[in-house]
Formats: sequence, structure tokens, C-alpha cells
Amino acid sequence: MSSYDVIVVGLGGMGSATVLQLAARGVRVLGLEKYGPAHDRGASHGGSRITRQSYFEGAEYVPLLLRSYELFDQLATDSGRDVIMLTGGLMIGRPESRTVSGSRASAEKWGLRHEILDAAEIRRRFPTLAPEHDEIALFEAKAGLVRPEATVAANLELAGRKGADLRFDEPMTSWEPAGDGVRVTTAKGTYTAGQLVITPGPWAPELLADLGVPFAIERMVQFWFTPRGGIDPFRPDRHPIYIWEDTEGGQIYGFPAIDGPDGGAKIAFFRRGTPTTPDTLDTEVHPGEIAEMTAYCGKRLPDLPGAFLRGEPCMYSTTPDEHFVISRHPAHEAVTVACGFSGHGFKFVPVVGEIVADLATTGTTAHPIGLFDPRRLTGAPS
Ligand code: PYC
Repeated sequence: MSSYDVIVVGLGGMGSATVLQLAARGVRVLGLEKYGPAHDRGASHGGSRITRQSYFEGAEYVPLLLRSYELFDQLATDSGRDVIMLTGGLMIGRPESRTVSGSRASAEKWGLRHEILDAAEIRRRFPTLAPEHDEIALFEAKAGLVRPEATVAANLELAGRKGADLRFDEPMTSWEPAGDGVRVTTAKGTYTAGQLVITPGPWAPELLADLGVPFAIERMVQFWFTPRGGIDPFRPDRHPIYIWEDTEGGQIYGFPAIDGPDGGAKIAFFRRGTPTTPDTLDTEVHPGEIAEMTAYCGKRLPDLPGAFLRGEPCMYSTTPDEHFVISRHPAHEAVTVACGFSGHGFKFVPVVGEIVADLATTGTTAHPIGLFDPRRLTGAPS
């Protein structure tokens, strides 16, 4: 039976960053993944994820974002891969919307550079966008996108080079406490370690049932359109990422055309998912869904829905308050968990790897993670 300091189960965004951090610290780490490297069956695919610093979800996230930006730059240098691209970003809505007011509050609290644009100025600088007269935007030059598949591939490649033992197509079938550590069983073997890290993505309800957090696993569709009139105005040197809130609190988010003339521009609803499980995920994108997005985004970006190019579902694992779960497992001292990223986690991948590696090796971290304690959701005493 092979023995390790730490076993990490799930090598998507968070797990791949964790094995990299652990291997870089000289920890003997085994990484186990149910599918192949950088696969498209979970929550780390689709070519792009938004990154931004003026965070409407809460000013508590900002220090973590600043560190994540540093680590993304480091990952780009170390791997030679384009894992991050800054295009600028617009948070659009009525002034009192959560998207605008929350972004503004974070920017002001942390002194982040930003501009507030009125509707006329939005239209002048970004002619693809057609805001209502009473909509405004917070523009942040440091916003942009990160590349999920390239990030996971870079993490795994560097972790492997630093000595991590990475095994693919090898799902964990069970784990149990063993002495001060754990024993992990897969279809191919049994391993022991001092610590187990579970970074389950949408498999959280299955792998972390005893955590007691009511995760909602949701199917979300990403759409790519070829803009009417071609991609030129949507090129990344001319077009920002955006999150746009409507009067009902619904949000869409989108990207410039980052993959050339044949790649189209991606857009999606932020929170309009349908319940699913990883095993029952409907991978087809249906005509009604395409028609709904075409009509919705056509009112705001009239040239975008020229022709539907393709659609791809992915999964969110959402907690009741949409904040993450990152912690030692309250019931198992030898287990650390990072899950429930609620559709806004990928930009944090490298810093979550750093935090989880801290927790797995020392039980604590200098990063501010009080907001992510699972006991806030389970009623268990802190
Ligand atoms: O991660 O910032 C984000 C995001 C916005 C909309 C969907 N994801």
C-alpha cells in the first residue's frame, strides 16, 4: 500500500492548484481524478471565466483576488501558457443594483482603480452595448478572463514536474480514518496519507454528504454566437468582459471573441440554472434555450446574436448564501474541503490552492477565510 503526506481527490481547478502548491512545498502528494486531465465533465471547461477585483459579492474577497492575480501571473510565467488575459470589464445595471453598487463598494473600500460610466459614455466607448438611459457601469481596467482548461493543464504539468503523483481515470470509491490519517480506496488500489483533501466540484453532494451543506448542483448553458457584422468590434483589444444586471436582479455575463473569427463570442445567464447531477447532466442545448438567450441578449448587445455557433452546459455547485466552503472538515481533523464555489470561483483557483495547501499541512492559513466556514450553513457550533 503506497503512503503519502496528502491525497487530493478531484483535479479540476481547485484540486490541480492544490497539488501544485503541495508539490512545490516538497509535500509527498497523490492526486486522484475520476476522468482525464483538464476534462469537460465538471466545472472547469468552456474556454473562459471572468476575473475582476471590484467584487460585488463582498469586499472580503478582494485580498484573495489580489493574491490570485499574482499567482495567475506566476503560473503564466512558469508554464508558458496564456492562463489570464486582461480586457477590462464592465459591471452594468441600475446604480442601486447589486452588480453596480456592490462592485463600487468593494472598489472604494480597497482603493481599486475604477471609473463610473453613464449610459451615453458606455455606448460611446463600447458601441456593441445598448444600455437603457438609466443604466450605468463600473469599468475596471484590471478585469478580464482566465482560461480554465489551460489553467488546469498548467497546474497539473507543473505539479507533475515537481514530483506530484497524479493518477487519472481513477475515482475514489471510499475513504476511512486510519490512525491519525486516512485510508483511500479506488478501483485500482488503496493508499494511506496523513491528510485527505476533497475538491469535488459538482460531486460535492456525493463525496461530502456528511458535511451537511445543502449544495444545489445546477446545469448552466454557455452560448457562443457569431456577431452580426463579424467579430471585429468584439475583439479582446476593443471589447471588455461584462456582467449586466436587469431590473429583476437577473444577470448575464459575457466575453470578447477571444478565439478568432471562428470562435465566436461567449455569453451566459449567471444564475438561471436547472437542477442536475453530474450523472444525469443534459449535455444538449435546446432550441428554446437558444431562442431565450438570443432574445435576451439581442436587446442589450444587438449585434451579438448574429448566428448561434454552439452551446455547452457546465455545472455550478451553489451554497445557500453563494459563498464558498473552504475549511478543515468539522467532523474529520484529517480532511480538508474546498467546494461550493457557486459559479464564481474559478478566478480564485491559484489562491484556493495556496489556502488548501496551508490547511492540509498546518491546519491554518494566514488568508482571511472566515466567510467560508461550512458551519455557517449547518448550524454546527464554531
Ligand atoms: O466568476 O465572476 C464570475 C462570474 C460572473 C458570472 C459568472 N461567473
